[in-house]
Amino acid sequence: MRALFLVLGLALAPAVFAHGEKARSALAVDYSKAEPTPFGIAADPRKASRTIRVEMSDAMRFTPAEITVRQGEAVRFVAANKGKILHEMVLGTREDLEKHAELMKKFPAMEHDEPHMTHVAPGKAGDIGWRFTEPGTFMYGCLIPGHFEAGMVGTIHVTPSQAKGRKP
Ligand SMILES: [Cu+2]
Repeated sequence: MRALFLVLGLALAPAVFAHGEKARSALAVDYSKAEPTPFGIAADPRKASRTIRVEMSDAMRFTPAEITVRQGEAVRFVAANKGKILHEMVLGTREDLEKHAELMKKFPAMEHDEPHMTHVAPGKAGDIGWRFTEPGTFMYGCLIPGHFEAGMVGTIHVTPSQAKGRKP
């Protein structure tokens, strides 16, 4: 809920820069202040054990659209925008993303920027450093109005850490 209130607060603030124009590098995040969420916690991408590249296209698709990580694994996502319009990658639970997408429809110029998301200009790439602390199924989506609804969404399976030694 905290994130939602924050998003609402930002929506009501005067628009200083349009949604997505201000790119934040994941390297600029203060990870000592990261707060846990139901889908994990921001983690320094320099210490990530794995880099996962995700491409975003104007066909409103993420490639890959399905990712599997281990519980406890710190991942650096590099989201490359291969299209000609702005896209973003936002991590969350399905419920979080659906709520957020609704808000984006009401406030299209809404500013939001948190460590679990990256807004990426055409031809550029953005990154997210994240540690998945809970097993389960989570999502990533592009919440630019209309994109999520058009299917710009992907699934992250977090396997329990006991499964660590299992052969793929
Ligand atoms: Cu998009």
